[in-house]
Amino acid sequence: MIRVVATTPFEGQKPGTSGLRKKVPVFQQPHYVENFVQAIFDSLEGFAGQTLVLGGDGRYFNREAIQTVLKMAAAAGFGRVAVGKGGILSTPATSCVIRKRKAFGGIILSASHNAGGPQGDFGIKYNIGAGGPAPEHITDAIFARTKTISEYRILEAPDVDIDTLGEVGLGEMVVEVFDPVADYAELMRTLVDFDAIRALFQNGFTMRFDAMHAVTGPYAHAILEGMLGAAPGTVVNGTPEPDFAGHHPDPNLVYAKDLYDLLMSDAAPDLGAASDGDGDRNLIIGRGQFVTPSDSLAMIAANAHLAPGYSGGIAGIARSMPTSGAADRVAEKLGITCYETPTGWKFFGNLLDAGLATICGEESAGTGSNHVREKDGLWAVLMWLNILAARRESVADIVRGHWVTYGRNYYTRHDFEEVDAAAADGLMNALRERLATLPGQVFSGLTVEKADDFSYHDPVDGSVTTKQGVRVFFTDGSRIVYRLSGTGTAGATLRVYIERFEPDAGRHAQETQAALADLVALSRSLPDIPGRTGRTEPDVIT
Ligand code: VG1
Ligand code: CO
Repeated sequence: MIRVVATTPFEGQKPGTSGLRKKVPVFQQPHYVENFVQAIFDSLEGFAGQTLVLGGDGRYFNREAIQTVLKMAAAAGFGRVAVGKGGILSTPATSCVIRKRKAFGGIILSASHNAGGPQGDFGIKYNIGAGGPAPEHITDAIFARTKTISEYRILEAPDVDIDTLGEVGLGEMVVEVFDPVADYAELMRTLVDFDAIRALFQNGFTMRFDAMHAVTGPYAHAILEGMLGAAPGTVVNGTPEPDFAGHHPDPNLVYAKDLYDLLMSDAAPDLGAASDGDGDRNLIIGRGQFVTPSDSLAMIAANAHLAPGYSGGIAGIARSMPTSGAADRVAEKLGITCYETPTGWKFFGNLLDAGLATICGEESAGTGSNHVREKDGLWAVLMWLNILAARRESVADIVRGHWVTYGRNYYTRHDFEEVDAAAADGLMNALRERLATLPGQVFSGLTVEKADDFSYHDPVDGSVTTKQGVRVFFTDGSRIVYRLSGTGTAGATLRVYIERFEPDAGRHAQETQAALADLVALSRSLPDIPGRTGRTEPDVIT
């Protein structure tokens, strides 16, 4: 029986950079999940009898939310929900499955790299039939609906067993529990040279993949150790846990420090890699050589033709605005366009659908291609393995060689987390007010060339997205970018992105923070971060 339940709106159910993210106790309030899921369904048309793909990164509250979505999807009239076994489905695998099954869309339950557990974060994101995150006109409609919602519909039924493969009925709908790894692994096999990578491992190549107790464990076990023959034990922390064993499943140099330390030690394997909570981010570290995400994007693009899925070359590259210009230099050499989009994968969808871009990436450890419509952590690792197998050089040699050819973009991001929201808004507004007066001014020897607030004009659908980050460019080619995070769940996170291009190969061996020290100091004094936020040092440096 379908129950119609009266409800009232919750404040703040606004999807951010990547879906709705809040603390678990917020989601645990009666009606909270139901309101948001109903708002999603109310914003969509034409799904009667169609398939919805459903899964999550296995974090705390995943199973409860899955049951709610299943019963609401049955009440809404979906014909089938395909749910990953155990409620597990990485973000890129969700995108893969939506596309492969020609599903109407999908719901991903994840707060990505944010900590999980009873006091941690949870999230809900809707993906469209093309496989990617809902574009802004849909997320805007969902948010508008959350503000007027007065009832939701849910099937009264016992919980569905999501741990047994196969199909069961739920009201008039079919619930299909499927293997979350199979389709994804099959897709990977068509894109990268599994034979070459298997031979690489056979010849003694060593690797450590840290799944950070999050969703990529089963995928990495099956693909790296199973299909590719990496030594058992290559994958560590490979069992998804609801609280990620108490860690932040964020593959950066702060939260994956053990991996970094190993790769810098005498005991280093040839390659170290990691992925985040929902499997869409990647960290790449060679023996003694960290690869920044911005560089990794450029290097994957420059070498993509070595992988069978891209042997015909790439049509274009797209990067988010704060991502370094390293990819632009590769695009220039290849004679293709490098598109610059706002932060968040949803802006790449149109470019990929239209065939304008093949490879996309973000400075936040996200890299992907037109094989799905999400960033894809394991794909990036497999691309690196393919490149290493084809070139038979070390990561360090490939990185240094790339810099010699293209120059080096020294790059760092400084995050000031849980800043008072009003103070952060005040800082951004004050910067915006000064934009017109900045050009020509000289700060500690650096002359401002231009300054703006980034707007994106989507070349495919003509939509315009404004206020995507304040950019200050200097005459020597350096750049500082300021923006506020759209994924946090407490206060505001101020992200400061700092970059300088160095063409001279004789100056490529500097330590990043030292090479950028003057810009870093200026990045704090220019908007008076200490005065406005009370912070003198960032919480996270990537
Ligand atoms: C951050 C990153 C952005 C990424 C987003 C989602 O957003 O900066 O590049 O697309 O997280 O990634 P923000 O608004 O906090 O800067 V994930 O792996 O959290 O889905
Ligand atoms: Co993620």
